[in-house]
Amino acid sequence: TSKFPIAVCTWAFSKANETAGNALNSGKKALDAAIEGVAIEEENLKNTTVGKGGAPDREGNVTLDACVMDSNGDCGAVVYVNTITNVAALAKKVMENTPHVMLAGEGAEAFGYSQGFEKENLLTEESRLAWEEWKKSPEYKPIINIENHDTIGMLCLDKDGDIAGACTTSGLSYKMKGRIGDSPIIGSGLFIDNEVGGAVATGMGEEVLKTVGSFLIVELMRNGMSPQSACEEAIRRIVSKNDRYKDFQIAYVAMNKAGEIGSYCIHKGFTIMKYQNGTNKNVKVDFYNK
Ligand code: SD4
Repeated sequence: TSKFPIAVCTWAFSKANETAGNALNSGKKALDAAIEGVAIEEENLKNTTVGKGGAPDREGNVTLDACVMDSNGDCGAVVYVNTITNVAALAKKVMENTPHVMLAGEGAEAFGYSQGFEKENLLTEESRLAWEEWKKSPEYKPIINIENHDTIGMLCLDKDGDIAGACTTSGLSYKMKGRIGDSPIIGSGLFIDNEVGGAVATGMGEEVLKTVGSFLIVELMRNGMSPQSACEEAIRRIVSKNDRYKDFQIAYVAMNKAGEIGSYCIHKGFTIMKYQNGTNKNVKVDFYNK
């Protein structure tokens, strides 16, 4: 059996990862497979951290962020999207059909409609009720592992050995209006270099942004580190600064061109899905805070 194709993603998003793996097996390119995979969670109304049904900001607006990057080094991103579910697919359209890398808010939405995306209300009744409940004592404290489902970041290595990825989120629950995290920022939430490999992040986006986590991991791999060691070093950069890491989770997943996978996080509870040779497995990830 050949090593390729491989799909790997954050958290136990089994169906999303299997969808991407099957798409790769049928011969699809890495980026198309990744977008097909993450769309499962964008459309999953029960997932309150990605896509439609995501938790809103403090004022009740659901705003989605996403980015994609392909094996040519091209990328696209959208931020603060309030009316379109499939934001990873929209990010790909930005990459392909505009001269830009990133579109925000109303501009991203208007562009999306012109590309055939439907206008939708992303706030489900469940998410609205949870927000109403939160408002009774509106404390802002990140929850370390949100029921084991969270931002989905996915890396795919296709039959040709090309790597691409996607990262899509509704951001931190009850964030300030206008807040953008790491997930749509190329180099932070996601980075791909087809000569080396790729990396994705999930968790407290502010800390990933400060250390440009995914770019860091890819550069460390370029300089010879394994995906596992590179993820560990990127977490070390965060936890070595101060003790605040005790209150938040961050997890990285990386894959190199040989199809080797690494993952590391701050706190217990993070897992990844790995699809290879037609088998989709949930894998526990080692953590720093023991
Ligand atoms: C963010 N990294 O917006 C995303 C959210 C996430 O766990 O991963 N949630 O900061």
